[in-house]
Amino acid sequence: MRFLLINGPNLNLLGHREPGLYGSKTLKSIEADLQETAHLDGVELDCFQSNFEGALVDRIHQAMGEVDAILINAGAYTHTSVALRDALLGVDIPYVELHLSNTNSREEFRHHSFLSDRAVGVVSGFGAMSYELAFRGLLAHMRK
Ligand code: CA2
Repeated sequence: MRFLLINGPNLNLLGHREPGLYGSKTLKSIEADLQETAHLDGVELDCFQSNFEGALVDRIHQAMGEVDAILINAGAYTHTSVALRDALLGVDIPYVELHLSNTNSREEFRHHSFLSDRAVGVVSGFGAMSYELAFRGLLAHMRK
């Protein structure tokens, strides 16, 4: 089975800025740890991060026919992007939405997600562990 992890804008700053809010782990180490976990479960995990909405849309399109499921932290685009929603629905690949922070306990504008109503599930608020939990949930869903 092949999964794709997508991270959106500013998540490349993880571990370098705002550790109090988003934790001290870098994105590289989150990706490496998840790739190791995935490997132990017999899953091949590709990772992609971009600060550009169109690049994220292109990567989702590219996943068609080559990826079985998607883990996505779309960052701020979660709350703004109809284009990402359309791309995910367009390729018809099951996905889990995830966030480091609990978006529902933050500003009102973070309470709405353009992705969550069509996601297999949403994991939010567990810091770097959200990635692991989202992977577990998606794998269980794919295996049932
Ligand atoms: O909690 C999450 O994972 C978010 O997706 C993070 C986004 C935010 O816009 C969403 O509402 C919730 C922001 C990512 C910013 O990442 C940074 C990391 C380190 C330093 C500064 C920003």
